[in-house]
Amino acid sequence: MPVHNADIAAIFEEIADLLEIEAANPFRIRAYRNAARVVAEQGREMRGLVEKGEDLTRLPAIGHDLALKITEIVATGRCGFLDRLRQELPPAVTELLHIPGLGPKRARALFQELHVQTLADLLEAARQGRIRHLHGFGEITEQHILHAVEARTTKKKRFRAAVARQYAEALAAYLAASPLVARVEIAGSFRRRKETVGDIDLLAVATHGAAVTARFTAYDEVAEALSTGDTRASARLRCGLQVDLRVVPTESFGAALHYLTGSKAHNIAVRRLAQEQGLKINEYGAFRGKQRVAGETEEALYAAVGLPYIPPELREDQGEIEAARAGRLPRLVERADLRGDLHCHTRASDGRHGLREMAEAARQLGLSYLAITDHASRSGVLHSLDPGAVLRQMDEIDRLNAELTGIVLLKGAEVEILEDGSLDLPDTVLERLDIVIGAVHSHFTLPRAKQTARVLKALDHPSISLLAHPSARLLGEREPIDVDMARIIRHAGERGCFLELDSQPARLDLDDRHCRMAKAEGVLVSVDSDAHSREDFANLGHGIGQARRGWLEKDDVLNTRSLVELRKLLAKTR
Ligand code: DGT
Ligand code: CA
Ligand code: CA
Repeated sequence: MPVHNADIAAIFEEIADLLEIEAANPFRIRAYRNAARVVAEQGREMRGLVEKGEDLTRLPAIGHDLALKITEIVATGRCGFLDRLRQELPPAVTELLHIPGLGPKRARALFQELHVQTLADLLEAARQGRIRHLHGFGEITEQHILHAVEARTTKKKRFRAAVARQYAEALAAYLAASPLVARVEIAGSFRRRKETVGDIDLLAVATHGAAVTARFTAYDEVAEALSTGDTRASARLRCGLQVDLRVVPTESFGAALHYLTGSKAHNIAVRRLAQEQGLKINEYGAFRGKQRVAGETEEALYAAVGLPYIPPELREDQGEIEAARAGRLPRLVERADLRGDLHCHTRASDGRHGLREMAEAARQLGLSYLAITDHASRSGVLHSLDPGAVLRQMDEIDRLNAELTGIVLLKGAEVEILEDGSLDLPDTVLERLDIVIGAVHSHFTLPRAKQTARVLKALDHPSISLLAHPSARLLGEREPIDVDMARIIRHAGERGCFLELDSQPARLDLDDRHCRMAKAEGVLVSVDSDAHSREDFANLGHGIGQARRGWLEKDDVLNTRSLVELRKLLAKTR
C-alpha cells in the first residue's frame, strides 16, 4: 500500500492526541501537530521525497527525529512509537478527545476512573448519570457529553470541502489521464461549493464505460469497491470518503452534470418546470417525446426550459429558479473582485511569517491592501500582543508602508470579546488602530440571551468595525455559538459595522444563510483569509465559494472596495 501524506499526518495527529492524554510536554505535542499540518499541506508526496533521498529536515517543523519517523512510515506503513503508545492506552480513547468539552484531562479522568474506553462506553456512562459525580464534571457537562456523543454516533461523517478537494482532484486527474476518458468533472455538493460534503460525485465522459469504471476501482487509494457496472461505480477511499462515479457519452454531458450537481430539490423543481412545458428531463438530456432537444451542455438544458444558466452555488431551490425566470439572478462575487484582505496574523502572534512576507504574498495575489490583525490582549498572554507590542507593531507598519509598493498595510488587531462583552484591549490603544476586529474565542456555551447580549455589547464599542467569524463554529469540531444572528446582523447595520466571512476551511463563518440575511439588511460582508501563513491567502477561494452560496455580489462585499472607499466606510463606524 503506498503511503500518502494524509496517512502520515493522521499518524502524527494520533501521536499528539495520545501524548496529550498522557499529559506529555506541551512543546512535544505541538511539534507533532505542526508536523502533521506541514506534511498534510505539502504539495509533494513525502514518499517521493524519501525515494529521491531528499533531506526532509529542510521542511518547516520537521527535525531529525520526525524525519526518521516519516522515513519509517513511508517504508513500512507503520510507526513503532505510535504502536507503543497504543499499547499503553486503549485505541478508542483518542475518540474521546474529539468530543467538544472533553480535553485531555477530562478524557484521562473518564478513562482512569470510569474505565471508559469507547464512545459506546461514554454514552452508557452519561445515560446512567455516572459522569456527573467525577471531580471537575457536573450535571451540565454530563448533558453536553451526552448530546455530543449522540450527535457523533448517529450522524454520518461529512468531510470539509477543502479536505475532500485533495482526494477528489487527485482521483479526477487520475481518471482524466486515461486516453479513454474525454472529460471528468466533480459534481454534487462539492460543485455547489458546500462547506462540507457527504460524498464525492464524479462524472466522466467516455464511450467505453466499463473500462473507465474498472480503472476507477483499481485506483490505489480505493479501500473497497462498493458497486461497479458499465455506467456507474461506487467506492470508499482509504481516508473514508465515498466516491460515486457516473460515465456518460458526450451528448449527455450537460444533462448528467446538471443531474449530478443537484441539489435534489433544485433538480426536482427544474423537472417540474420542464413537465409544465411538455418536456422530460433526465440524466441523458431534455426530451420532447423521443426527440432530444438538449443534453450536451447545461446552458442548453436550462435554455430548453426557458431559463438562463444558474450557477451551481445557487442550486438549492431557495428562490434561484424564480429569480432566473424573472431575469434577476445575482451576479455573484468572484475572487478577482477582492482588492484587499482585512484579517491575517504574523509571527508576532500565532502566525508563521513576518509582516513583509505576508505583505509580499498578498500583493502577489493581486491584493492592494492587507490589514495586519494579530491577536492582542491586555495581558499579552497566549500568543497575543500586549498593548505596548501593539503600539510598536504600528510603528513598524508605518516604516514598512513607506518602503512597500503595490500594497498598503493597515494597522489592526483581533481582540477578544470577553464574557461580559467588553473588548480585551485599552480604549487608548483601540482608538489608534485602523481596524479593530472583535472575536469570540471563549465561553462558547453561554445561553442564547447572554451570548447574544455579549456580542451586541461588543458591537456597541466605538472602536470595533468588524465581527470576526461570527458563529465561532469549527466544522466537524465545534457547534456554532447560540445567538440571535438576525438581531446581531441588524445591530451591526445600525452601528455601521461589518460581518466577516472567515475563509479558513474549518470555519467558513459567516455561513451561507447568514450571508443572505446580511445582504438583505444591507450589511457588508468582509471575505477574509484569516491567514496564519503566506500560503493561507489561498483560503480566500473557499470564502468566495461560500459568499456565492450566500448570493453575495461584488457590492455586498466590503473588501471589493478601493482603499480610499474602505477608509471612508471604516471611519463611519467610529
Ligand atoms: P452530499 O453528498 O450529502 O454532500 O450532497 P449531494 O448534493 O452531493 O447529494 P448526493 O451525493 O446524494 O447526490 C448527488 C446529486 O445527485 C444530488 O445533488 C442530486 C442528484 N440526486 C440524488 N438523488 C436524487 C433524486 O432522488 N432525485 C433527483 N432529481 N436527483 C437526485
Ligand atoms: Ca455528494
Ligand atoms: Ca453521491
